[in-house]
Amino acid sequence: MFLTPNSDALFDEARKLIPGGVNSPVRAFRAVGRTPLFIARASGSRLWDADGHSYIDYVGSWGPMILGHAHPRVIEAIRKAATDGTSYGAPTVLEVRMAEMITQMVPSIEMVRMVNSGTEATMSAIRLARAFTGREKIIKFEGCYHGHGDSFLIKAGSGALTLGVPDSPGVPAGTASGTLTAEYNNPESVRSLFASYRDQVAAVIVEPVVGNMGCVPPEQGFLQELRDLCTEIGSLLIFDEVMTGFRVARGGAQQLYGITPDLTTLGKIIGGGLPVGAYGGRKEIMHMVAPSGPMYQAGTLSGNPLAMAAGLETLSIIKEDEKFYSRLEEKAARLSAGVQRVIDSLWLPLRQNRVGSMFTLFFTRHPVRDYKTAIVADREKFGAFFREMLVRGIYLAPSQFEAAFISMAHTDEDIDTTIEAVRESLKAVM
Ligand code: KE4
Repeated sequence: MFLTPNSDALFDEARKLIPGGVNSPVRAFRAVGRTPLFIARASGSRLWDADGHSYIDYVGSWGPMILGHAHPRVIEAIRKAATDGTSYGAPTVLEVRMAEMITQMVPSIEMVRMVNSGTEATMSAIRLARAFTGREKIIKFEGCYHGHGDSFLIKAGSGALTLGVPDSPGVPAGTASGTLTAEYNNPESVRSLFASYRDQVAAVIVEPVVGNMGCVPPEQGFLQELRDLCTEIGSLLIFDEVMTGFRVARGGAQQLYGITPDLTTLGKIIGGGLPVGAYGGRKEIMHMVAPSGPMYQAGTLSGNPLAMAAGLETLSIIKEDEKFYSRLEEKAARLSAGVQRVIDSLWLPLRQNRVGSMFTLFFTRHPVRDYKTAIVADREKFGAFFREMLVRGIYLAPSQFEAAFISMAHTDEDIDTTIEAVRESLKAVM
C-alpha cells in the first residue's frame, strides 16, 4: 500500500493558508486524481518526499534542473555568493558575466535584461515590442503558455489548460482584445490574422517547441514562415525559449532550427533552480528599455547575486562540455526507444513526442501536432498511468499537457528502471 501520511497532513495544513494548498496550480495534482506529494529533498536524478519515498524525477522543477538536482558546483556557487550577502539592489559583476554568457551562447541576443521569472520576461518582451513598433496587437498560439501575464491567458496552455481555464477570469476585455490566437503548425491561420490586422500586429510570440500542451515540435517550415511573415509586415518575432533555452540545444530552439527571432525570452535553466528570467534581442530594440529608453521595466531582485551565481555555474558546466547535448540526447533516445518498444509490444494507441530531452507520452492514437490534436488525449488514462508510475517510484509531470525532462544526472539504470515501470504501469491501466 502506497501511503503518504506526512504529505497528506501537510496538504491539509497548506489548504487552509494557500489557495489550493500550492503556490502554483499545476503542482496540485488535480489532473492526476490524487493529492500532491510534498518534496523534502532532491539530489541528482532523485526526489525524496515527506514520507521518505524516493522517485526518479522527470519534472526537474519544470525544466531548470538539466544538470540534475543539487549539483555540487552549483550549490558551492550559491553558498559562496550567499556569504557575501544575498541582495544589494545595485549592479554586480555577476550580472555582467551572465549577460556575456547569454549573448555569447545565443547570438541573436545582442543585449539582455534580467528579471525574476519567465512571466516577467514575456510580459516585458511584448511591452517592448509594442513600444518599438507603436502597434498594439499580439499573436499567440492556442495551447501555448507564456506565463500568467494578462495578455497571455487567452487560450493558454500548461496549468491553465490542465485546470480548464485557458481564458482566465479577471483579464479585462480590452486586454484580451489585444491578443489574437492562431493555430500552432498552421501558417495559414497566421497569414489570415495578418491579412485582417496587418499593421496593427506588434509581435508574434511562439514556443518554438511547445512544452505547454505537452511536447509538440514545429513542423517543417512553420517557424520560417513566421519569420518571413514578421519580416514582411514589420512585426517582431518573439521566441519564448523559457523552456527550450539551453534545453533543446546549446543555443536553444533558434539554433536547432536555424531561425533568428527579434526577441527571445529565457528562464528556468539560466537560474539553475533559482528565480530568474531574461529577455533580449537586437540592440536597436533593447535600447528602448529604461533607463536607456522610454519603455519602463524594473525589479527589486532582478539580477540577484545568488540567482546569477547559480545560473552562471549551470551555464558554465554546459559550455565547458562540448559533448553535453550529445550525451543528453543518448539518454533521452534510450528512454524513448525503450518506451516505444513497450508501446509496440503491447499494441497500444499511444503517441510519443520528443525534442531532445523534453518529451510527452500522449494517450491518443493520432499524431499530436497542435491544440486540437492534443486536447483529445485521454486525461483519465494519463492520470491512472501517472499514479501507477508514482507507486513504482517514477515522478512524471502531473498533467497530460506538460513536457517531461531528462537530466544529465539520469543514469542508464534510472532509464531502464523507468522503461520497466512504464511497461508494468501501461499493462495495469490499458
Ligand atoms: P514562469 O513565470 O513560471 O517562470 O515562466 C512562465 C513560462 C513562460 N514561457 C514558457 C514557455 C513556460 O513554459 C513558462 C512556465 N512553464 C510552466 C510549466 N509548463 C511552469 C510551471 C508552473 O506554472 O508551475
